[in-house]
Amino acid sequence: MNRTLAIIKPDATGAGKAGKILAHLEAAGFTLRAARMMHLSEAAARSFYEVHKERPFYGSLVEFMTSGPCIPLVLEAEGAVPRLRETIGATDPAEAGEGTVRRLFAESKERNAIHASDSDENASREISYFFSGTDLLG
Ligand code: 3AN
Repeated sequence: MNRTLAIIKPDATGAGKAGKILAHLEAAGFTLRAARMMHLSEAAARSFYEVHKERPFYGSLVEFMTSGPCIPLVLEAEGAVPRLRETIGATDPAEAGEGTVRRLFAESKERNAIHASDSDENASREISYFFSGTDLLG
C-alpha cells in the first residue's frame, strides 16, 4: 500500500463540492488516512508551490490558494500516486478525461478543484508538510 497527498482546493470547498469529491475518491478505491480543513497563509502557499515560483501564474496561484479554506487529505491505495493522478485528470479540466475529478468539479486550469502529489518523493514531503506522525498512525 502507498500513500499520497491530495488537497481539495478553495474553489471546490467554497462551492460545497468537498463531500462529493471525497465520495468520488473513496469510490475510486482510496482509503482516507488523514484529513484537516485549513486556511493557508500566504507564506504557507508560497512555500508549498515554491517549485512554480518562476512561472507567470505563481502570484495568482498563491492568491487563489489563500482565498478560502482547503482540505489536505492523505489517501492510501495500491500505487496511490499514479492512481490519484489518473483519478483527478489533466491540470486543465477541458483536457481532463471523462469522469475525472477535474472534469466533473473544476472550473479552470487554475481553479482546478484538487491537487495531487506527482511522485512518491513529493508525496512524502507534502504529507509531512500538512500532517505529523500521530495523525498518520494506523
Ligand atoms: P498539477 O496540479 O496538475 O500537478 P502543476 O503542478 O503544473 O499541475 O500546477 C500546479 C497548479 O498551478 C495547478 N493545480 C493549477 O492550479 C496551477 N496552474 C498550472 N498551470 C497553470 C496555468 N497555465 N495557469 C494558471 N494556473 C496554472
